Amino acid sequence: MSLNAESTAFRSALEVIRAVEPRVADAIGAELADQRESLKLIASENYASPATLLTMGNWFSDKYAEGTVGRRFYAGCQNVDTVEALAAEHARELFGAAHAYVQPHSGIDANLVAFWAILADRVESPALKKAQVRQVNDLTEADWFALRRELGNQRMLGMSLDAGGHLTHGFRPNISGKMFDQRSYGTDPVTGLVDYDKVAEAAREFKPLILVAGYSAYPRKVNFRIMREIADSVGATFMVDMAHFAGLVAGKVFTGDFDPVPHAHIVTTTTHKSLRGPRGGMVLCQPELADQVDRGCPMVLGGPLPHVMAAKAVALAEARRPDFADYAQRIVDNAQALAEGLLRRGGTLVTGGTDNHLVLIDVSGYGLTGRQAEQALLDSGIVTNRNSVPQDPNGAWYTSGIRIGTPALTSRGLGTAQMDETAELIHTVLSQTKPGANPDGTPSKAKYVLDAAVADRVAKQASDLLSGYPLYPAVDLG
Ligand code: DSN
Repeated sequence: MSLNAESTAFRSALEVIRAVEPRVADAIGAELADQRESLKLIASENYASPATLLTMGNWFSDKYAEGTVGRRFYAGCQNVDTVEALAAEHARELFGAAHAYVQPHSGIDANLVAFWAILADRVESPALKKAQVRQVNDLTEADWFALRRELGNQRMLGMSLDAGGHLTHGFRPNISGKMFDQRSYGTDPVTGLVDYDKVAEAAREFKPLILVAGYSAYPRKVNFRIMREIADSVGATFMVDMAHFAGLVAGKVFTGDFDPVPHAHIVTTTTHKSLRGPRGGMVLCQPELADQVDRGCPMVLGGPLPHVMAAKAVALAEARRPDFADYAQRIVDNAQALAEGLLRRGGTLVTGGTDNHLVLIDVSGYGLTGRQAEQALLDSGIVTNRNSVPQDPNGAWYTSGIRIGTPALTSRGLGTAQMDETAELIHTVLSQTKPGANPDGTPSKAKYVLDAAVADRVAKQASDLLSGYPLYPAVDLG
């Protein structure tokens, strides 16, 4: 019997790799087997298509291409120009954006490019102006000193990490919290929702240069029209990091006030979460920021990864197909079914539910820390990650939350009925796990006790559930 194209392609690739370093070929095969076996509920992960994966394994990886399309610091970039231009065109069309920059290697890189573009556009500095127009040799040491002081004194207002914001939105230990004078807005202590009046009040008092919206662990929609009005009222540049929900924007689940692209001056994203592309980042922006954004490499980033830009073009082309909108809607339907299943079984959820792709369980209701819950779930074949909850008493390491998301399981084809079964499995593990103790008898935030028979039974149930929804069904590695 002849093999299909995907199986042939991946088998051949592994054969070639195995001839050089068989342990790498084995690890690649083992990774597929592990992913096929585990109930993946990490909100930021997904499964890229075989076409997207295959696009990354080729000679584009060997090419340097600093600069941008048609303006490179290296010769021979004509084919890189083709794929970079294609990826940017698909991104502009998909999101209705004026400009797209597809080089960032990650979401953090995309945010750094955006920060630099905003600073370069907004900071009123004679020294910066000279530096921008290649008159750097005219600058004195005193000019450089003044420039560093001006750049280092700019203000950013973003969502706090424990309310669901990202590290790069001004979290103090992150570079964003050190390079900017930062303040954070949180969520309402009772509802858990963004309080726009409070954001407006913070913006009025603090007068940030940049107002950041977007999140990694907030289970609700954000009204970007209101956020833009707040930014405008204080003269701030409005930036949205849509890394987590880019797939919901692409699939037109988030429209109108909830689509960041028409409202923000600049939007950053990753390409591998709900958008289901290769690992990487991207920036979309209004025309006035385009020139600065396009200087991302080499001003902020290392050389672009042409093989990944090519894969972005493929994945973005996939996201422009009509069935992607159906996929995006099913992500949200599944998250809501999962939330309802957990609530019905007595779980406590931050904000009481979800209207996006993720659910944040406050596991203190089960008497556990996030660390204990994460490990107990992993023992039972359920892959999640621990996460802070608002005003988390256990800090960012142990945490009190478990973040779960549905993009990956939705890609496998699981639907709302299977989400109820998943909720049952999660609830079984969390309600059967008890906090453990240190050797001296004091309570431990990491140790836990879970009967191995329970963990094994749940792992078997999870595996049975997944067996009806094979991962990469067209890929048979033999
Ligand atoms: N690591 C990503 C996440 O899990 O949300 C964000 O950086």
